[in-house]
Amino acid sequence: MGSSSNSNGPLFVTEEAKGRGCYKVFASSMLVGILLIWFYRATHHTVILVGGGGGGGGEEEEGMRWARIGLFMAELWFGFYWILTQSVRWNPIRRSTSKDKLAQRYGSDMPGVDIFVCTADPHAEPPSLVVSTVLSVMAYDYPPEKLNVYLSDDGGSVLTFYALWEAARFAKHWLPFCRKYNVEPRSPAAYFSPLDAPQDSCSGGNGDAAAKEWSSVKDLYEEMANRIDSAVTLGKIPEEVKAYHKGFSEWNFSISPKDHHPIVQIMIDGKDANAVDNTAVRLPTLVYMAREKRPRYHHNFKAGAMNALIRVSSVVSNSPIILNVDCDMYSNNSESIKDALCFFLDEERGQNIGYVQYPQNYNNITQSDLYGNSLTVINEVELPGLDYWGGPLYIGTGCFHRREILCGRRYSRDYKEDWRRGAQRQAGESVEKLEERAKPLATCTYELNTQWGNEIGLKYGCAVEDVITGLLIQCRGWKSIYFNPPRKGFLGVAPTTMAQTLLQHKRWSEGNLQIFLSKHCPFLLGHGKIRLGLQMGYSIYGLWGPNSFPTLYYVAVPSLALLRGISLFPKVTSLWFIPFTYVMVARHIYSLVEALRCGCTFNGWWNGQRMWMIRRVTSYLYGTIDTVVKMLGLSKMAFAITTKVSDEDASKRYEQDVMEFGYSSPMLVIISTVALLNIVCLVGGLFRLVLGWGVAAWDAYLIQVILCGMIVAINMPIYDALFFRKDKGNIPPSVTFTSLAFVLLLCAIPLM
Ligand SMILES: *[C@@H]1O[C@H](CO)[C@@H](O)[C@H](O)[C@H]1NC(C)=O
Ligand SMILES: CC(=O)N[C@H]1CO[C@H](CO)[C@@H](O)[C@@H]1O
Repeated sequence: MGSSSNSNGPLFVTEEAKGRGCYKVFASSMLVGILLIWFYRATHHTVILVGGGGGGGGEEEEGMRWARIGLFMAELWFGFYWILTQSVRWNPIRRSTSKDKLAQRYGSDMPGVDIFVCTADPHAEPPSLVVSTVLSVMAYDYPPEKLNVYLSDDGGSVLTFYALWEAARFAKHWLPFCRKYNVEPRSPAAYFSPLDAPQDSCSGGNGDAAAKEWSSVKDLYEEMANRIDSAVTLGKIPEEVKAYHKGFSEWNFSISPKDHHPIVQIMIDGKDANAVDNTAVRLPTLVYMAREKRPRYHHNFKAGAMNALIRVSSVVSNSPIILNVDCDMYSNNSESIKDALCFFLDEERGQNIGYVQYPQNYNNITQSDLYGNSLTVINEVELPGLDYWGGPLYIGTGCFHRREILCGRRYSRDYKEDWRRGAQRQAGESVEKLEERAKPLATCTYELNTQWGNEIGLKYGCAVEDVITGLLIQCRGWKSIYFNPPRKGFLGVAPTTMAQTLLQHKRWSEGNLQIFLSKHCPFLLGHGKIRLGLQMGYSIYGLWGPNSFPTLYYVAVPSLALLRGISLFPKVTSLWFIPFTYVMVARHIYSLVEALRCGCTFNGWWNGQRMWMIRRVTSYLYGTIDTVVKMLGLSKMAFAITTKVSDEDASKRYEQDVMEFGYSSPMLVIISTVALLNIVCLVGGLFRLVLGWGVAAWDAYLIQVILCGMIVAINMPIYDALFFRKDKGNIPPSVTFTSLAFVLLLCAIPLM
């Protein structure tokens, strides 16, 4: 990595993954297989009628021709998409940091850090969860006078404000406790959760006294959480607290989430010498913000909130580094800030680093990862692969930015960051005055006729505002870094029902496709600005959506053809059988090996394959259709937040790995139609094979039988939910009947 001019070496090192040579040989063999398949399809449109599947004659022949052309299209797409995914597998890299060198070199002379936490709805995102996240980032192992934590509340809810006020009081006990016993993780909810029993609590302490302190802090925490939760249940805060903080008076006017004035309340002022915890150590600054909302003005969802935070923080603290986390994503490592600074502050190579992205990990994924939420392969393979080409996407949480790049700065060689920058308080200015100065920055009208949401800040108008913002930053010349330490920096809450998962993926696929089809398409915008590998990497996500059509085709048509007695693949005795089998088998074995190497279980991988299919035929299909509809100007963007609460029965089923379907929805109809169609076709096809066509026919249908059989095998939990389960999470009868009707219809109409 070249020797640093500094005596004690660089602050971070980069390693390339081993064994890439073997992978490249394998990938080349796959490519040959794919080319052979394409060649076969291109030259074998003509008809070879096999078996006497009834009827016959010109009509069937024509049907078969079209079915094959469709398959050819699908295979062209899959091959092309597979090539795209090679970009991120070509040369993954891994980073590691040297925090001790950072301490030696910079000592206490560290830059200020502003931390943004965004929440939107006190009912979908419980305030007790939100403040645990806030407490976890307040408790970073970092000089408190350099830490500033901002909570943006897009619900404008007094419940959230109340929770934050409670958290500010609890922080006086929590922060010293964390320091004294080196507590990890520093989210009280996670630390005290029954799942993480107090194995190592206070191991450094002297027995009794430590245990006492542990339980007294735990009691304080539980009392606080109870007070917050009961306020949320009642929908109002206790009257008496209103006397303790002037901020509560903001809610004297009636406020609705969609219509209210801007609120900025500095809950703890880090510059105030009296803001100390109960061991007389300074506390970090803590600010509550609810930007103005008016029905007449579009609020631009999370991007709008982030931009308001950037402005408000610029008068309060104006730190050179900004970390943003989702409200359900607590810090699991109190040293993450120092890790991130190792990249920015490296004298040799830190210059052009714009942001440092941590992976999105979840703390409530079960071993078997029923809904394929864990993003393991993305985190362990794809993002490190992108890092090689110039850096990962910005994924909207767990990301450290330079403030300057969020304000639109282009990279230039001469740019020198002022790491000492910070907001200057006007002489004798009170907190109230400062708040008044900040409020105009959080109004609806502030951004009118400015570049905010365009050249400055997070970009508006996209369902994945984070990804497009990251792309624009990279196109302005900045590199990004992916940092994935073994002990995870941030842990969030994954969706725990089918509907939530599908909704989340719909938003992701929709947003990414929207970018791909706009003038910000990575191949257009990135051309000449970022490397080709990175352009391809972005497109993997951009083209999630269009995968839906070939997948739908592949899970329906070969099976229907089997039922009808139409052979669509080469015979076993033909040499062309080899590339088809090789590509299909090798692709799946590779994906299994990759998943196992990333630490998934076999079950986890199998469930992941099911979800991969389900997402493609539902979320991605909807995402694609919606994108196109929006591009045609037929509807507007909506941003659905995934709720973080689920009822008790549902949680239990989640822990027992039982799929949660719940209410009827068109997506559910698609899922069960695909499942039913395949089982009907498999049974029907096998019946005819055994009875009618004799042994010779197997030769022509083997691939279809296996394909259909695999689809049936992977859909087992769906059949279970359709016919056998009796709990509330099963598939409703209305869905079953609708799907059956579709299956009958599909079996009746001629193949096109
Ligand atoms: C989170 O932090 C805890 C405590 O330090 C650690 O034991 C655990 O492995 C971390 N979790 C993950 C997923 O890395
Ligand atoms: C909010 C939420 O649904 N959290 C769930 C995460 O998963 C655990 C089980 O692993 C549940 O108990 C939580 O309710």
